[in-house]
Amino acid sequence: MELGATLTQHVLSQQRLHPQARGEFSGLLTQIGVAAKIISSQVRRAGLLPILGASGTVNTHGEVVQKLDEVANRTVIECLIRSGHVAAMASEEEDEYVEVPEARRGAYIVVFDPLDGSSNIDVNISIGTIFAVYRQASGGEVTRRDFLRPGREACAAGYVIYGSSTMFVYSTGHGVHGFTLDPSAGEFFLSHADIKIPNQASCLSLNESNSPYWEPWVGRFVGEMKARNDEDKRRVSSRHVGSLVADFHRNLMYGGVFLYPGDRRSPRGKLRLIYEAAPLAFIAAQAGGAASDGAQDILDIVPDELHQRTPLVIGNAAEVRLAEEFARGRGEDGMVSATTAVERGSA
Ligand code: P6P
Repeated sequence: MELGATLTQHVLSQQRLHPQARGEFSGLLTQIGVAAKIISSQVRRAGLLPILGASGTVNTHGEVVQKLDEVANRTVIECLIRSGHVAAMASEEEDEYVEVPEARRGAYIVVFDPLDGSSNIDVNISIGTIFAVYRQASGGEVTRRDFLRPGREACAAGYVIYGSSTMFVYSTGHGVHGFTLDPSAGEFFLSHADIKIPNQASCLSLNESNSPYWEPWVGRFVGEMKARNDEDKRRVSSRHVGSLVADFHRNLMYGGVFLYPGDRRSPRGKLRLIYEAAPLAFIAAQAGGAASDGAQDILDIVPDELHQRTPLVIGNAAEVRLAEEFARGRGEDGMVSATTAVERGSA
C-alpha cells in the first residue's frame, strides 16, 4: 500500500495554489506540524512523567493551568519563533500577544490554543491544539489590530487532535486535509484527503447540564433535533466529550452539530473567538459546514479583544442555519420568544 504524502510534502504541493508564495508560509505550517509532534510525544507520556496534574498556577482567565498546557504553550511559541516566519502570536495561555524578536521576525501572525480541553488531561480524554494563521495586516510594527481580524481573513487554520491517534487537520482555503502521525516514522501522513462533512447531522453535541441557564430557543432547538428520532429510526445521537476539538472532529467526520450557546451565567458563552471558534469555523466552512454565534457567521465577527468569548453553533450548515432561526425566535411556533424580544428591546 502506497503511503500518503507527508504533511511537509502536502504543504509544499499546496504552495503551487498560491502564486505569490515564496515558501515562507509552507515553512511556517511545517513548523506547526513539528510543534504538534513534540506535544503529541508529551501527551502520550503524560501519565508517566511528573507533568500530570495542575501546575498550581492560574492563567489570565483564572483557570488552573495544567503543566501540559505550559509545555504545549512553550513548544508552540518556540517552534513559531524558530520558524523565522512569524511577526507575533497570541495564545490562550498568554495575557498579551508575544512579539518575535526583530532578528527572527517574519510576515505572519499566528493565534492558537496550545492545548484545549486541558481539564481532560488527567483522565485520558482526547485533547487538542487549535490554530489560525494571518498575514500581518500592517506592514510596520505589530499592533493589537493585527489580531482583531475576522476569521475570514485567515490564510490557514487547523487543529491537532491527540486522540486514539494524533491527527493534524488543516486548510489553506483549498479544502480540508487530515494527516495521521506515524510515531515510528515521526511523520504525519495524509490519511483523510479533502474532508467534507456528511450531509446528515447524526450527532447532537452540547452540555445539557447547562439547560437551566439556556435561553428558551436552545431547548426548542434541542427538542427539534431529538424529534427526528421516531419509531422507525434513531437519526440523531447525543455525543458530548467536553473537549471542543474532539467534539468538533467527530462531527466533521460523522456529521453533527455542536453548541456552546450564551446563557444566563455566561451571555457570551465560554469558548474563545480568536483561537478556538474562528479557526474551527474556517475548517467547517471549507468542509461544507458552517459556524455561527446564533446571529451571524463566526467568520464575519470582528473581535474587539484578544480573549473575547463567543457563543458557538458549529457543524452541518443546515443545522447551524436552523439554530439561527430558533435564536431569532422563529422556531416551531413562529412567534418571537419572550427572551429574544426582551433581549432585542422590542417587547
Ligand atoms: P463545559 C474544555 O475546557 C473547553 O474549553 C472546551 O474544550 C469544551 O468544549 C468546553 O470547555 C466544555 O465546557 O462548561 O461543558 O465543561
